[in-house]
Amino acid sequence: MNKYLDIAPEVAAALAEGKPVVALESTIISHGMPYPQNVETALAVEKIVRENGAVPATIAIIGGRLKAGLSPEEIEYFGKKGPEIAKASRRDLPVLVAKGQDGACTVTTTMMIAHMAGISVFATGGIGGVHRGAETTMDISADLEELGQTPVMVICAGAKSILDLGLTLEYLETKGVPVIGYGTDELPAFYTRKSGFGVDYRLDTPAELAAAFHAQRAMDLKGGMLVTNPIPEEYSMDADVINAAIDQAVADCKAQGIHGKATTPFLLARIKGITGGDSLDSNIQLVFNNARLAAKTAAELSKLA
Ligand code: PSU
Ligand code: MN
Repeated sequence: MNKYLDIAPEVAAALAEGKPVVALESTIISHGMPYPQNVETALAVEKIVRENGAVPATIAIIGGRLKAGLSPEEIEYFGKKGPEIAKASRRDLPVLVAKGQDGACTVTTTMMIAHMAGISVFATGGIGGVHRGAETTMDISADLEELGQTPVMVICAGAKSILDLGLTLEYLETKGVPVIGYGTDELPAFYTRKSGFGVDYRLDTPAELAAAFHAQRAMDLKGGMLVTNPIPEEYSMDADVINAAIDQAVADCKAQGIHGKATTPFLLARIKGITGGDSLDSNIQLVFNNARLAAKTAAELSKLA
């Protein structure tokens, strides 16, 4: 086992017994939501995973240790420190670990550490992708590369239109990543259930998701699987309202010269500001919804192992 990895005892026991485990990310706690809603949400998500039959493993880097499974105190610490904690992507791991520092795990590093620990299913809100204007900025999230090389199923609510959704789908196709719509033929756009873009396949039950991932793994195919789960109707936002907020946030980002790893956190915070907090409520509910599906899918997958 990787000497920098710490698997929480409860998570290690579940993995050893072949019981379902769901990975959860920590950038959503430190950079994606304000304190104290971030801590409340992270703890509530863990509870939902348990209620649906799986063990939660929130993933983060603490003092240079790669942690698969956090205590409630560690989650509180992460949420309180917020954006002071370094947002850690693949390129950040060597120096953070060597220096014994903290790091908030994005989709990329959560997939990596989940895989090191032997966890196959991961629930989050949204993934990074190809940014609008990437044809000149080259801003393409490392999340897409990770999906192309690490065998973890990522369950999200689609991608926000802070990204170029069409280019994001093209990139995933090139990398050989299956994009599945859960109960839908259309890629959900995070705050809304529709984007105008199709997914590769529609699957309708956790058992079908598990069977597809099991086949992918049994063939030893490189890479992950992206499951896009639409936000429940009652929490979805008005498309015109949210799209106007996103356009405004993207324009502000450009005008202020924000770039690199600061781009996504800036856009998320700006959208929340413009929508007066409505986007945060939707964001929390869609994460709950994804955690539920992930736990059920992990339970189905454990029957196939
Ligand atoms: N998109 C969201 N919410 C998030 C993120 C993306 O809707 O919290 C976070 C995730 O941790 C994701 C990361 O992996 O931002 C992508 O950052 P970047 O675009 O810099 O690769
Ligand atoms: Mn980027």
